[in-house]
Amino acid sequence: MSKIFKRTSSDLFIDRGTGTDFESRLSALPDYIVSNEKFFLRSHTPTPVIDAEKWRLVIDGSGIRHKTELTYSELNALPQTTIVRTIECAGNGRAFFKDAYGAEAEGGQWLTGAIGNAEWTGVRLRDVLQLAGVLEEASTVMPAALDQKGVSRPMPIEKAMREDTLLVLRMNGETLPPDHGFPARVLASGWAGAACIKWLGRIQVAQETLYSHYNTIEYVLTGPDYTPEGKAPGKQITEMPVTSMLDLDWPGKLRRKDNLLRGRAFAGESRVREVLCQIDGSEWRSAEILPPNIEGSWVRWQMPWDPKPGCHIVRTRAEDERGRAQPDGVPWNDRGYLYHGVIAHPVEVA
Ligand SMILES: Nc1nc2c(c(=O)[nH]1)N[C@H]1C(S)=C(S)[C@@H](COP(=O)(O)O)O[C@H]1N2
Ligand SMILES: [Mo]
Repeated sequence: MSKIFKRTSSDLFIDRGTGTDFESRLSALPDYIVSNEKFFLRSHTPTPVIDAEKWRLVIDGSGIRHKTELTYSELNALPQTTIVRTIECAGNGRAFFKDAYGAEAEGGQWLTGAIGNAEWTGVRLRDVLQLAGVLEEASTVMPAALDQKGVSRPMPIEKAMREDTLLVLRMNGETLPPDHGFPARVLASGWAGAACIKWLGRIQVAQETLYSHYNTIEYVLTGPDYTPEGKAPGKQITEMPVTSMLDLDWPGKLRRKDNLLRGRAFAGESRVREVLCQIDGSEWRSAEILPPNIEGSWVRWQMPWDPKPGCHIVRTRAEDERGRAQPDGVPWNDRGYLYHGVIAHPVEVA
């Protein structure tokens, strides 16, 4: 039996071999918004089936005045906010550690397609925390899921209170699809996808710092260049770094008459300021960034190109408004997160 609901045909997705992890083919995503059908999927468990009638969201812990339970219709009746944001998996690009270090980092060997951009509608997390009487002393907010593993990941209260941190009920105008977290998921804008907990059941609010498997064992940068952080053995992943990619398969296939290189760039909570592009080791040229360009969402970019038939190597490098730029390479981490170094993308021109 399938572990998921959505159709994952090979013209749209690359199967990462677990039955629950599928990266999008960027060559199949021409638009700014990725439809629900084409949105990448990354789940640690099969998709749970949740009855919205019986479902309750529980908010509890030492950081609130009164334990609060909300039904699906109560959550839907609260003021709704709609924003466009990108979700990118912290493991996106993991495959490139192999090229850089000769050894595979542990985990699914994602190329560049564990990323998507959608319009999310839901309730601000801070509104729900305020309903529960959030205290001055609250320091950590930990959303937890109703899936087989009870996936949960804490965030600091400051992130939880931001106006673009949502409890999402709708994706691209439709009821949140089962695989993407129905009945409700978190949107932690600009942070690793792992912070965007799906199939939400509980939100624990605490005065102390909270930990879970997903910020001590997984989603932590460990290796020779990292040191422990609190109870975590390395650096906990929060915001995503600056990255860029081509709207092409691996290797890319272009026809000579296409005359245009297209791609995406993303800068976590920030905005992309510039994308540079280099072909076959020649000079770096600035690509045209297409609107819209808003915080927390990818941008599309393009660059005219009149290629000769054959195989070419294309490199891209993005920089954001804070001056963060993609490095040539990134330090090794054991689980292969956040590979955002410049990559050499082979492109075959027919
Ligand atoms: N409950 C739960 N939430 C989860 C996950 C999960 O396995 N279980 N995966 C996380 C990870 S690692 C990512 S990258 C995103 C992926 O979101 P998507 O499957 O909607 O694309 O969901 C996050 N939320
Ligand atoms: Mo992820």
